[in-house]
Amino acid sequence: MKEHGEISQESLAVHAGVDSNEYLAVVPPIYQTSTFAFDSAEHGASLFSGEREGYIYSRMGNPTVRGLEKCIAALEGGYDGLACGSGMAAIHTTFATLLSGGDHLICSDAVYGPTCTLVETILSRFGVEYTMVDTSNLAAVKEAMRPNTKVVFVETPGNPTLVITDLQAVCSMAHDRGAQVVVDNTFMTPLLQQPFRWGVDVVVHSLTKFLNGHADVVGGVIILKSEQQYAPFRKTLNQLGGVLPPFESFLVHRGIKTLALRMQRHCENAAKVAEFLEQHPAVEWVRYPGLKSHPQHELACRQMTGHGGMISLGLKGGLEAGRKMMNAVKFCGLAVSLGGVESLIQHPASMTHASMGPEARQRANISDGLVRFSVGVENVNDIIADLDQAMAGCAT
Ligand code: LCS
Repeated sequence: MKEHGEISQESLAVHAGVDSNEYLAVVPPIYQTSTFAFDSAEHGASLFSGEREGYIYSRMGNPTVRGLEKCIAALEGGYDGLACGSGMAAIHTTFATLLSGGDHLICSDAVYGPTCTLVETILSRFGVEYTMVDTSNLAAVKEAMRPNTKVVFVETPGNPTLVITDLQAVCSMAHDRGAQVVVDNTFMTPLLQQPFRWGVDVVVHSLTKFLNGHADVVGGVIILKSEQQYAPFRKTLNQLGGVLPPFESFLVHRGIKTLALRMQRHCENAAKVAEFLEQHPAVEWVRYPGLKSHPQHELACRQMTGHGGMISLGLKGGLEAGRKMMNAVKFCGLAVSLGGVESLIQHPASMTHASMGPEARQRANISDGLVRFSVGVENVNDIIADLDQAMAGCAT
């Protein structure tokens, strides 16, 4: 295999992290083991002291998990990765590595609900100061900066409003003041957005979504740019213990092999669904980064290489109409989560973002009438026909 730099992302998704093995199995085995035997007491001691390399105990590293970590790191153009037990575990491990009591964190206000709650209710108990801001508003980010600001956490596009933050501009502002920028790249995957290209320091993902793509695993990952940066993260993950098990790692690694195909189809389908929704008489507004009506459409075209599979919308009949629509879908599923092959619809104010509370939702522009749609890879005509029939009684 050629060096990663020469290989396209589509090919990396198929090949990266797939190491050779004893029997030259094309798909490496799942090392479903908690621990690894030593040749001798001296061998064990040398592994622990770092004199020799090798596996010791699966919380500290496992070959199946390492394969996945190397694969996603290659796709992001990073140095290495750390697979975590969930997206939230990846975010928590990142904060626990970079922040101490007395430090200040700036966080996008439009983020996955539990990310906001983690900052407001848990980090704050450990003395971390925070400001939630609309990170798409650069003046607001600048104003929020304090001498003790250590981290700017950005989710772009934001869940569920799809607001887009200019990563290059935020990085330059943060780096001027000695702060690091962490980006949650879950909605885009490395196929559609490569945050390191814009100067970002740390990338996190929920693997539960597009990367795995099959709605059968909960997982997360952190990607770092250098060995020096990687070591403290590995230590924190080892101490906190939120690692991804081997079987889940195998499934996600397998899912990633079709990532390029799936993302292409998600983008094509979502563009058609967004256009359909925009002209539907029951729909008041639609947000999709690929629509010209998206307030940051130009930034989306510059910063992202595709517009993704997520759409948010509001119906003219508000929350009641949205409920009617969600209860009427037949082909699409009514469920939280996103990024799987199947189309899913849900209501953030009462579901994924309920934990934030009404004030935080209002600040983040998450209205009660907002309905979120994760566009799957089915035949787009079937998706559109289902939405059309579900909105039949909603037009005002
Ligand atoms: N980051 C983003 C952008 C997310 O959407 C989620 C989960 C997470 C992190 C956390 O990942 P997890 O721990 O669940 O693997 N988002 C969800 C959602 O919108 N519906 O259900 C889960």
